[in-house]
Amino acid sequence: MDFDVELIEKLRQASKVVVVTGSGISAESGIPTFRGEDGLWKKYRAEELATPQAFFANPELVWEWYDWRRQLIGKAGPNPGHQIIASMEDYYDDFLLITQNVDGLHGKAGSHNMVEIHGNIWKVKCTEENTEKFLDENPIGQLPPKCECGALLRPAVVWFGESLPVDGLVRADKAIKECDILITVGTSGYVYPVASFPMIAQASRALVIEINLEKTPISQIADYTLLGKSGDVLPALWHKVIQK
Ligand code: BV8
Repeated sequence: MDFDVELIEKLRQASKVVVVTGSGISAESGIPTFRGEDGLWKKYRAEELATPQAFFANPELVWEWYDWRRQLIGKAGPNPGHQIIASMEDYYDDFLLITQNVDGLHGKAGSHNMVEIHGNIWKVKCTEENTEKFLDENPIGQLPPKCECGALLRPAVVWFGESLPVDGLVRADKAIKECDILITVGTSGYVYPVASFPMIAQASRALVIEINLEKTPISQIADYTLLGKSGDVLPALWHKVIQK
């Protein structure tokens, strides 16, 4: 796989780098994306199930979807794309990973400087007390699960129509405005406000690199669009960057 020499040099020279990932980076770990042909779950779309309205109207159905995903994710492991991003953290003076994914695979691959900006499927939140806790990777059994206080537990993820965590947004906003390079990996650039991050970074003088199987709205503003599987492109690209 060949890359533009200037791109490799810029990646070598950068000091502040932000990576934004979407469900495409977990596809090679066997986890369906949201909008791919395998992304549909039974006859539902994420936008129909990942909402507070859907949950309170039918908590059992929404928990069935999340439990199905948890069981799938529980069997999956990080792929080379996740691993390369984890290794980028040590190379740059200032590195932040912003992931839209709730699967926890970046953490399993060793990423630490990370914002899980849409939450984490292994965490649950009490719908009364708003307290969060990890629910280990075993099947939940009783659906929907209940808190000790008797209230419903919900997945601690950000649903459509819900605001993103303020601390995560503040951290992400600072990083995208200060970075030299922003790399998006495996996101369709469809879900806001994360879809606006590449534009904001570019408006603050950053170079924008997109890695995706296909062109997306981000391709229209990206300085480089590298087409291919992230599990192939990231290792090939990173090998060139760290090669002496
Ligand atoms: C909010 C967690 C305030 C749950 C998810 C403008 C501004 C602000 C908000 C909006 C706006 N316009 C519309 C909105 C509302 C809404 C929105 O964006 N709607 C969409 C449908 C248009 N946004 C919100 O509600 C957000 N909240 O802004 O609060 C507010 C509220 C209301 C109104 C105004 C303001 C909250 C959004 C968060 C929703 N939660 N997930 C869960 O996971 O169950 S979103 C969900 O989609 C996942 O997080 C997923 O990651 C994310 C984005 O999708 P992608 O990751 O990009 O996945 P997708 O399938 O689309 O694409 C995969 C890509 O990978 C493809 O391009 C494919 O080609 C590529 N690919 C596949 N395989 C590979 C690959 N690439 C490389 N290698 C491969 N092997």
